[in-house]
Amino acid sequence: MAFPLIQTARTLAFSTAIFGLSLSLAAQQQTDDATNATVRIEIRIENRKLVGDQVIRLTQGQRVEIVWITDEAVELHMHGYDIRVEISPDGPATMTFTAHATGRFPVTSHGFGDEHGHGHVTLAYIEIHPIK
Ligand SMILES: [Cu+2]
Repeated sequence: MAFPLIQTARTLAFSTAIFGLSLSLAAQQQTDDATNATVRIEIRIENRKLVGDQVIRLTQGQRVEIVWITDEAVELHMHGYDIRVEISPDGPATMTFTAHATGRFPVTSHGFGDEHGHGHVTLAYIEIHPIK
């Protein structure tokens, strides 16, 4: 599926140029408005592993939609932001958040299939980088 990544990159470069020197809360709010684009990422899990790069890199202030698709039922947990979603082959689930906090946040499984609550395994890292 094609996402407007080029558009997002342009918008980000623009907001970085304007707000690069200020990380105050007010500036952050303005940046949210200025970026004005939701970054939508689709991630697929197959055989209990991520397909593709395990590290997802984002920039502070972005509005983010991560769509998870899986070949086996599992609960996912994004640590730090503390977002949980349950996904199954019948339906993807979306994590939606604004990337206020910077850092490296693991997304772990909380049990595949019938192992509900067990098998706490890191599937991905979401890195949220400060605006330079
Ligand atoms: Cu967890």
